[in-house]
Amino acid sequence: MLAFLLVAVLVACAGPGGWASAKEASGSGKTENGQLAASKASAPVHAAKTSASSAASFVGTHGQLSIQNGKLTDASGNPVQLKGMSSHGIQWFGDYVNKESMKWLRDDWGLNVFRVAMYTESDGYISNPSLKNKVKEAVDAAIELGVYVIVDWHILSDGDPNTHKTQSKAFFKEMAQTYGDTPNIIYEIANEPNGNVNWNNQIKPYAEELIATIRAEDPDNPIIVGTGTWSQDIHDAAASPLTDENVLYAVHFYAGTHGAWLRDRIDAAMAQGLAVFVSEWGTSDASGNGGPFLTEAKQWTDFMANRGISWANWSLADKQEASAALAPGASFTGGWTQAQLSASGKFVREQMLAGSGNTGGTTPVVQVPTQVKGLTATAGNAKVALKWNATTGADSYIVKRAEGGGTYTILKKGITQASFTDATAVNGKTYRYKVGAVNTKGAGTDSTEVTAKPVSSSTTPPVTPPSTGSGNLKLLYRILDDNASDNALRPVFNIRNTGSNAVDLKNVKVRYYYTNEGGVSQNYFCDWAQIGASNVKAAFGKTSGSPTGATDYVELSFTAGTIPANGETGEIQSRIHKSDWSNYDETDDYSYKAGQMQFGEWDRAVVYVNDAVAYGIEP
Ligand code: IDC
Repeated sequence: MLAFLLVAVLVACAGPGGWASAKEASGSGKTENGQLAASKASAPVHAAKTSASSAASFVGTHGQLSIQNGKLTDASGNPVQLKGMSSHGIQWFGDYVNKESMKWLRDDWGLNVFRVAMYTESDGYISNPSLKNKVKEAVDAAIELGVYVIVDWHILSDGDPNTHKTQSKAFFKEMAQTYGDTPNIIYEIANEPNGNVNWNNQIKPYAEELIATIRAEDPDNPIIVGTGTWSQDIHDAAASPLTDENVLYAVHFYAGTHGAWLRDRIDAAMAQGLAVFVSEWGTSDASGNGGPFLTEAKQWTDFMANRGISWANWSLADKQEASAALAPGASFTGGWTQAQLSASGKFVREQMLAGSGNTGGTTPVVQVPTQVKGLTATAGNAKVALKWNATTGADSYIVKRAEGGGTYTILKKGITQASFTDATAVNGKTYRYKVGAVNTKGAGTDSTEVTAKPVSSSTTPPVTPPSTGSGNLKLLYRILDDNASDNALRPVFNIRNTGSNAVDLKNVKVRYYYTNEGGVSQNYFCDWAQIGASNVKAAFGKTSGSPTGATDYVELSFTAGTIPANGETGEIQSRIHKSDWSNYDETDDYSYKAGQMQFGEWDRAVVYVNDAVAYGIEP
């Protein structure tokens, strides 16, 4: 029996996971085959730099940026406030970074700066240097669209920017060589230094070296430098600023966590002449989830508007976390209706449009919605539950139904969710369903059809859990990263049913036992699961008796699904972080198996059915 104490309950989960530049920026001298022809020895002066985009674009109007009297200033000498979106980590949500989505953000949201967040660790650039191509795609798009673009070296678990300094210098050298002649680019050389680092000993020396590297290629485009404690220690930078003229200092805030004290700190730093850029902020708490705290966020956006502080919001993603701007399933290429924005996304769009001179949604031509995809039908007792993907351009949906081999009739119109339950279905009859999306322009192509046959509960084949310890279930386990001392636990599970009865996942739990050193609160993310990441929930608990290496556990449970007889759940990719992003020591964790990069049976994590051990050995 489970005899443990549930300490905290946290809900999971997440969604997923170019074209050649047509630019010919004046002075950049990029030849057809992409080679840099012009030598930087003749680096153009400010006034010579113009955007390749049309003169009417934002960059076309404002041109080369510089810092004057502690303020971000345009080529005509007027202060300018940039407002825009940050991508999420492009290793996970890079699909949302493309010219179409950025164009939509420019035209419908009033965006004038886009931040492309390239993580260094966590499957980022250090292990996957090809992410650089996504950065280039974003910069090329920004140039074509006439908006500014922040290239963000997204350190996070690597709290010390010097950890990957060699790679950072090579990366920014290439970026500056390639794009330094356009006025569009802004370099952000260290997202959030954190942990045991401070301004004077680690951050400033790193910044000086990086600035020298960039300035050898690009004499003047702005450089944003992160500050200590996740870019909150702006006062340390104010006390000892860098000598380069065109540097801005990052402050990051999350409305549910950071309040007036951090605003006061910004005011004090600005009074000392420091140029501040809020290159990342969220409406959630600092975990990226919780809230959104829109009242607090509005205090912040008003504060920034009053001072002309530029900002980029975290993040352009459809992840199920409060800070993500898009609703799950939103299209990768823009065209988002209000229904496809999260509460945060709607708020941030309003804040971006405010004062931008853009009323939003004027430029795009309304197209009929795209075809509805991903329709599924689940039969119940006298009902059928339908679900589909949110569809680009949809104002509402129409569900059509046919009985047996009959013709379709409209069952329900005006549905504004991507789901509908047909409660008029009769047990024993087979139905076919199709769903179409409509908007003011017309109707899109219907989905492909699905069928379902509702049956009465008493005739539903029983879903029998195995008896205690019957051995019908087995747990397969692997790890997603082999680093036992980083800030993430990344176990992947697959539950196999070797029995001849299906098992209802609602009765199943999986516990992974480990040690949460430091005891701070934690967050669980299901990055991907074949059974649907949103069906995976997690709770954290303390093991009774505090066994060594297993004082804590995370317990997964499931809101839907079955494991078929002789079947499997498929992969359940899990990720656990501490709220302060500090590291775990996994080496002595009870349920951790070093080197287990492939699935194998693993009885040190435990499967429960109806709260009794069904597989595995408890600590
Ligand atoms: C968060 C993401 C979350 C992801 C996590 C770890 O929102 O989905 O799982 O990173 O990679 C920051 C960081 C930023 C964080 C964000 C919210 O710059 O990467 O994103 N945050 O926690 N600093 C403060 C908050």
